[in-house]
Amino acid sequence: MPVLDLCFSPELLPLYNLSGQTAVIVDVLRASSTIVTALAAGVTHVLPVASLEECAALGRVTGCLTAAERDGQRAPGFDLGNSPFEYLDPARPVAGRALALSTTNGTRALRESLGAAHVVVGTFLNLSAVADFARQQQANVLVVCAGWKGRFCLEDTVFGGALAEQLAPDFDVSSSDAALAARHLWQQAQPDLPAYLLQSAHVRRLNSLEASQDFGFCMEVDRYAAVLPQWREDRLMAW
Ligand code: 3SL
Repeated sequence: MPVLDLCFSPELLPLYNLSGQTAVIVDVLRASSTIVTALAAGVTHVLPVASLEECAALGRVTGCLTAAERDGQRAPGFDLGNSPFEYLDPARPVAGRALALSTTNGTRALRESLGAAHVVVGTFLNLSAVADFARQQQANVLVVCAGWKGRFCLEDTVFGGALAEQLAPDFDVSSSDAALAARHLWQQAQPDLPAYLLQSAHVRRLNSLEASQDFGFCMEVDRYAAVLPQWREDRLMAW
């Protein structure tokens, strides 16, 4: 039976062997929610990059849209930031465009997980798409939490627990303490996910940056139940 494990932060990734695994990259607030929303809105593909310079250069050279966030705020000089709502604005349609994206933690977690056999992006918005994909692959799953600057984040771990709960009949979700803990947290959170996660440090950071409406949006389970961003060659595409 395949195993689901969970890595609390990219800092811990050197302790895990990604080869042959399905890596599920999660940054609920907000990079993975933004990526799912952008692809659902018709963005052709997402190029996640580490540095602001690389992001700007991709925009100049290829003509793609650019989006960048640092410390919760849109970096100056880019077309878009890291709020899912920016990709849903009918006044500024994104459909048919490619997107280069650089964020504080989410794009780092993604780039550092590229040694896995399959790399997909997960968040509450597409929980069922991720679970379906994992069941199809029947490979071990590592949930890679983006965290915050190397530290543990409650919301990413709770998502890992939600995925563990969905996969529990078909996967071993209790052979690591990390997966066990995540599942327990999800069971605590499930009756009222937004109320539970309101306690988290990143929600307080977002609220203080007046991005609190993003929080409510990112809590919607399966709003985009069929959208699965998957790494193909050098980019994320909806699958
Ligand atoms: O760190 C990240 O990748 C971001 O998602 C953080 S924020 O939600 O934009 O503050």
